[in-house]
Amino acid sequence: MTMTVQTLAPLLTEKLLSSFGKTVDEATNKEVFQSICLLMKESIHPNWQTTQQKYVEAESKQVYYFSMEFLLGRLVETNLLNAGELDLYKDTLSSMGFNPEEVFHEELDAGLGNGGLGRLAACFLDSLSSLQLPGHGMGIRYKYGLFQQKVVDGHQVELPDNWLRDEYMWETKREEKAIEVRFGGTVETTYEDDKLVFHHHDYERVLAIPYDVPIVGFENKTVNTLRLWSAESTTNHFHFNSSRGHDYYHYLDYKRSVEKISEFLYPDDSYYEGKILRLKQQYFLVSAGLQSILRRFKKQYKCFDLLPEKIVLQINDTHPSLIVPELMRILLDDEGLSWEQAWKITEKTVAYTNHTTLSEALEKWPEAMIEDLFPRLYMIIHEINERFCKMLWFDFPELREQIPAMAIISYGNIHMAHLAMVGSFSINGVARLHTDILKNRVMKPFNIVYPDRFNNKTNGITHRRWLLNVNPDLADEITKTIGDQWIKKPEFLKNLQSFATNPELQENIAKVKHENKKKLATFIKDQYGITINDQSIVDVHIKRLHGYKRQLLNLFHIIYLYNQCIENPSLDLYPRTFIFGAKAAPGYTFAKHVIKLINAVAEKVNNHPHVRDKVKVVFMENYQVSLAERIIPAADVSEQISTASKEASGTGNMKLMMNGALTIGTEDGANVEIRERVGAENIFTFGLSSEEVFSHQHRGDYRARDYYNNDSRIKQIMDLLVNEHFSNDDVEFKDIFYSLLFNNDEYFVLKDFDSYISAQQAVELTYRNQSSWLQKSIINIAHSGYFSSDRTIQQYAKDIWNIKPQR
Ligand code: 26W
Repeated sequence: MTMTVQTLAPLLTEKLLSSFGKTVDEATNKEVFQSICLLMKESIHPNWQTTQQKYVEAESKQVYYFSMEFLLGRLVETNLLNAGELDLYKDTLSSMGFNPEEVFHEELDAGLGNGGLGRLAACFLDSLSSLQLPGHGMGIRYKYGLFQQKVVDGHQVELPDNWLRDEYMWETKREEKAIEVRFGGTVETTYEDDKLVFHHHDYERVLAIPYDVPIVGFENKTVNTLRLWSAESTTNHFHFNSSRGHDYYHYLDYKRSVEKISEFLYPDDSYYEGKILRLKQQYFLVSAGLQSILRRFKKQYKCFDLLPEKIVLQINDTHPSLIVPELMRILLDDEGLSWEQAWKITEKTVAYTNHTTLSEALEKWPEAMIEDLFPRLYMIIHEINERFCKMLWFDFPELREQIPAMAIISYGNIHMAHLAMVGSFSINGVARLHTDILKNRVMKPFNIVYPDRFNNKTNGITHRRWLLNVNPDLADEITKTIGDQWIKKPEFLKNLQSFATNPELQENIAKVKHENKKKLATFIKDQYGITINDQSIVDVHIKRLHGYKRQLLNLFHIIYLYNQCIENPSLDLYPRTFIFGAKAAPGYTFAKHVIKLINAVAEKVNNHPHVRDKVKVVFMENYQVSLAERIIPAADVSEQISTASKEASGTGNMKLMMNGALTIGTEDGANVEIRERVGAENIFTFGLSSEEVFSHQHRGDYRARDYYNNDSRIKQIMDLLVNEHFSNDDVEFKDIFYSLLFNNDEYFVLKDFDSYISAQQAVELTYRNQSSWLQKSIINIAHSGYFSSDRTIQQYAKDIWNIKPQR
């Protein structure tokens, strides 16, 4: 039976009554939202059960994507869209007197991630289900997601993200599937029947409870699982001892220490901090996830030799790399396999994705910490290291000198990337340039030892969320022009290319963009009281705040324009609105200073009579998935200006091009592949290449000071930072000034300034020629199909996982 507004409205009315005792007139938006979820689950849950049963019956190989982060955002629209019911629900809600957007926005973002790495995991889940591939997520159900950001007097203030304060409608608690995870204690080794046996004593028991979230495929009835683990304590798991006093207090201590494990997500993107709790979280995820997978596996298959044929464990960066020794531990100690058997299986089951080459982000844990927390795993890591180093010594004499640099354990640290590489059958980077840098520089000796393991999988984004859902009017224009095949097969977007110069399409696309800008302008007016010109160029820089992402370079361009407008009040500048969205890690002082500077510059620019009608600057607070969804459809210019070689891929670049924004960017990460596809004339490339960056670093011949002394524009901008122009208390800005001059500008901001300014001038010039701009915009949309995560996931499925769709 196909549903209509006439059949759905009474169902929703009935749900409101039976669940909340409310009539339509009485119901709140939240109750309506929750009723929608309840109705949705009635159809999702049976499909979920069937999907899982099918996988078992077909003995399908299954992938488990282990990730410390899943940045899901809201699910209600995705689930409705994928069920093919989004429009139906929107119409029904409107007919009942509700505002669909307001109702959907009752769902709080699941912000269980920092940035790209977490959002990638979420896009991958969507593609796995939509392609009917047997693949599931394993993550942590943090009680608090990434902090909520407020801006107070231009400063970032962090507040807890209490996303579970209302019931999370999509999850199902599976108490009966709890797993015990063990920390600390001691290991006793004995000989039994000629075999070494390891007994683990005096450990702390932590109960891992899974909460399952259904991941609904697009119009296909496939429902996979995202399993999120929560650390809980129960009195059953605490040994009360009547001979000991104060047991109740011990219990409370124990309970608190257990619950801390899944309490919050660490807000540290691209910087590694050796925090013990973070390490506990990593093992908690790995051990609970793996035990639950192997329990299922054992129910169905008798022999562990089959494991690599039936299961793949894909690890999202090194964060879950303890999965290597944990799998070894289970196979050796619990299942009684020999080292050789266990290692053969492990090495064929685990696969590793690298997301960064920044040395400060590569995880190294002190040996003592690992030994204390996981004494048995420590022994196993030691053995893996011994065998690996021996193998290097005998099989790769040419690498002998490099053994200390390649060892898993060296100078008192355990190198997680080395552990991950040694224990995996696949090692992949996330964009071609990034993979090349891994192979030829950062992990070069490993590529000599394991040439077959290295491969590239250029990132992607789900076009269902990032085009169809966030920009329905653009999606309609596309469908009117080339038909709707692109929705299931995003590569068909290419067919737009031949319409790039079509005046009618250009005009319609311009109209859609303008409407989207008007919506964004209204939101900005409501939130911040800032009026933006909806005819201006909307230039967006949205991503985490980091030195290498160079929000500062963008800001220098803005200050340059500000100076120009003041010097020449009749300057003919095309009006531009600069939008920033960015959170800074709470301990990253420099990043926080840049936020302060953005806000200080905004204050000046937006109020200066000679500037404010030409340039506007808006720092949008609390950047998160749902805010990205508002900004991206309205964007004209996409800022992808990282120091070349530093951004592994970027995925915001893909979302923005898919919505018709033109990129201004360096030859970094996936920008390189975007440029290759759209053609050099449809992207604004500038700055040092990654090779040039490496060579300056190698030769040590960059002198930031020369740029300050020799480029009057740079000097003028930088002097404003330290002469109390932007704030009469400008210690923060002095700090930025010093980092550029006295720390020699680690990210080459001053070096790339001139070429960035020229590229920005080209942007303006092109924008003035609307038909040329729109042509480029359409070409960008046409080539964005390649950057769908459907393509990425198909490559993982074929080249790494060896899994097939299960229809
Ligand atoms: C251990 C601390 C820590 C935490 C998170 C170090 C590193 C990370 C992540 C790897 C940071 C991250 O999100 N990386 C981004 O991953 C995206 C998806 O592949 C890429 O598009 C981005 O370029 C990369 O910065």
